Amino acid sequence: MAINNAYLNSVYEDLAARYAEQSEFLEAVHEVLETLVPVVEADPRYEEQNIVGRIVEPERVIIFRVPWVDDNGKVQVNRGYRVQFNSAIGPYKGGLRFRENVNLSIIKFLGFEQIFKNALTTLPMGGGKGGSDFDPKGKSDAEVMRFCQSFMTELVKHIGPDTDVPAGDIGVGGREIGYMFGQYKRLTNTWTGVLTGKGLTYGGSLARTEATGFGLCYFANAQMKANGKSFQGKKVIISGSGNVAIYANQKATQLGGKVIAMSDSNGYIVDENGIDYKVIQVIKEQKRDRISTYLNYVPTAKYVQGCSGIWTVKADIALPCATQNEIDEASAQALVKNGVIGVFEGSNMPCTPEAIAVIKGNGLLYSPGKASNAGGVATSGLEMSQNSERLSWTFEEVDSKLQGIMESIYDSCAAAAEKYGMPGDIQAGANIAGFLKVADAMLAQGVCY
Ligand code: NDP
Ligand code: 2IT
Repeated sequence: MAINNAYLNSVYEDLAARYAEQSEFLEAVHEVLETLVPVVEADPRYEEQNIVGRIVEPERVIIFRVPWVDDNGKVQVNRGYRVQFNSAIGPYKGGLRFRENVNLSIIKFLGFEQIFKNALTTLPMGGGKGGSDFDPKGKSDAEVMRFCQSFMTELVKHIGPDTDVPAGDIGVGGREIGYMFGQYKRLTNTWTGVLTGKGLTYGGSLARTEATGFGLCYFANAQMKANGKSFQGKKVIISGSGNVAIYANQKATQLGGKVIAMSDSNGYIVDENGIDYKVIQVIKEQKRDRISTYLNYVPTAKYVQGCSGIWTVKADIALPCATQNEIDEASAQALVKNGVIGVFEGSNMPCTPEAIAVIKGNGLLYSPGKASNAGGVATSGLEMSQNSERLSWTFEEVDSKLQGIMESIYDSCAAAAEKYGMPGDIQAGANIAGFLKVADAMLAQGVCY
């Protein structure tokens, strides 16, 4: 759909023509640009200096071959990516995703979102993202290690603690970060905080594992509080059963909610008695098994094959925590029909544009991932601070900083929405507040920086 401003629309049209095949990237750009209309109308410098035309183009894209040897001695080849999108406010920062469907469009959409998310945290971090079309699922530890070592053997040339600091995302958790960190250290003969999400014995931060899920619930809680609502006594659906989903379950439960449905890419479980996050930890973190095996632990629960039906489960709050475009228009309509009060995004871009229109059009509370899932990268920023000062903070210290950051992100999104004439629109507020910080830094640094 055309954007209601000639400059923004022309930037988008140029991009759509140049990168026609990058559908996820274009979706993410369109979502941001359509909310920036009042911003570029209020300040002509953004158009005069072509800030928007510059911000949608990555500073650097690195694509490389990742050869590795599987357990049968066969030589495999995957593709590796690192998109260094924007360094106006700090070193590139963002996760690595290992999954079969990874391509340049997905990494660019994630890197683009990361620019604004990182700006919202108030910490000095630029935006970047990377990954590979390698999927650790079904591979042995030794295969994952050999892949990670090969991946880092190239990535090492492009990253550094003051240049670019990767972390985890889908398919990249503590195990993968450990193997990559070990290889970086070996190749450079330096010990630095070049990756975040590290293990606690070698420079990781307490509460980083929990941070995205906890942060999501702190954000949702702040938004619900501002609207006279809370988690107390509410039934919650959480899609996914990975890092974000598990700790969203823990915090939503602590805040008085009851999580009744969770999923993986094969299907979903429903347990009206409430899903104990510790059981999911055993299934996913220890056994690396499928969510269907939940029935071995809780035989009274129900398992349904296919993951998209989870949005038809009757509940009050929806926390998508799996992947992009996991809630389409029909799923959003099912949520509305069931009387859900809010959709708070844990994953990146889980709602299609049509789904967002249905959710907002029916008056549900809605928070975009770049605001409500920023707790992960914010705590990565805290890990970088601890590494730099050679100290480690207590769980309580990190958790309380995280909570403060999430509440202040909510406040700054709400304030920006209000200031630009869209009170209550946290989606627009997040884009505007994130954009302004980066855009003003780019203006100050001139064209050739
Ligand atoms: P994990 O790999 O730990 O877990 C991902 C979960 O989502 C798994 O249950 C996986 O199922 C499911 N999933 C993945 N892809 C699909 C798909 N195409 N369809 C259905 N289900 C799918 O990843 P994270 O929990 O770290 O990440 C989840 C989301 O949160 C992502 O969008 C990520 O970008 C975002 N995010 C993560 C942060 C972090 O700190 N980790 C920070 C901010 C956002 P299966 O086991 O079957 O693969
Ligand atoms: O999408 C995200 O914000 C992440 N995957 C976390 C990035 C990070 O650097 O901690």
